Amino acid sequence: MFEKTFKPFLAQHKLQRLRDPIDQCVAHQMALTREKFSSHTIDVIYDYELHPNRRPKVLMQTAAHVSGGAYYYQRKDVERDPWGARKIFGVCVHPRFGGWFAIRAVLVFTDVQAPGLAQTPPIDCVPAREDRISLLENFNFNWRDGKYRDAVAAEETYSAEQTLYFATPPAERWKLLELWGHPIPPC
Ligand code: B12
Repeated sequence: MFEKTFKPFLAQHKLQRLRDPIDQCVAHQMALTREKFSSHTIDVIYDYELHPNRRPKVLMQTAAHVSGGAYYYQRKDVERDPWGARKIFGVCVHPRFGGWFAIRAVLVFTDVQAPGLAQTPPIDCVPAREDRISLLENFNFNWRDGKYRDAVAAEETYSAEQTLYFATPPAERWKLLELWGHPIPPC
């Protein structure tokens, strides 16, 4: 995503100052995807979109799980869980990319009805109870160190540049982009 899509996008497009650069890039990709399926009506919903009551429009992890993309490990997937009254957020793991991804958008083909479509179950790549406990603890209590991303040996991980970019607070990412040769657009 970062090297093959985001960096070329930066080189080829004028960015808007008031919008997150990754969001601009994802929106562009979704527009291209829509063009590919121009005979269909597609609703695109982004991970950051909220209803007026502040609830997310789409629960991306549930969507990833039910579409067969990435297994969503929740507290209820651990028998006799050890966390008592603590709040534990769930996490998706992909069989090839581990936790090295984000789930940015959902496309709903509103004109397609497929009653006979067989559901593809996601691959359960963290089947053992102890491993699920470590995964959920890493995601909840130590997510900054990124260990939860290596719950399965990933085929490919983020590059050093991408890791640095996402570890940088959003307001300071513009400076990083400037350092990499992309001028900061005026406000
Ligand atoms: C709000 C939010 C947060 C909040 C609260 C977290 C939470 N889960 O509530 C905070 C700020 C704490 C947070 C933090 C982080 N977040 Co966050 N966050 C979100 C966001 C925007 C919405 C999540 C939400 O509100 N869930 C509501 C709760 C109630 O949903 P739920 O627990 O899944 O419950 C539902 C399911 O159980 C479902 N359900 C019921 N039964 C069943 C049965 C099955 C089989 C299934 C599948 C579902 C299901 O019904 C329930 C709702 O009724 C999502 C993006 C999105 N739009 O989804 C990202 C998201 C979950 N975050 C993400 C990440 C990576 C993080 C951070 C690591 C920070 C970061 N951005 O790098 C940290 C890690 C957590 C931590 N230790 O703090 C990723 C997770 C990727 C992954 N691999 O799973 C997401 C998906 C963003 C993305 N675009 O990729 N986050």
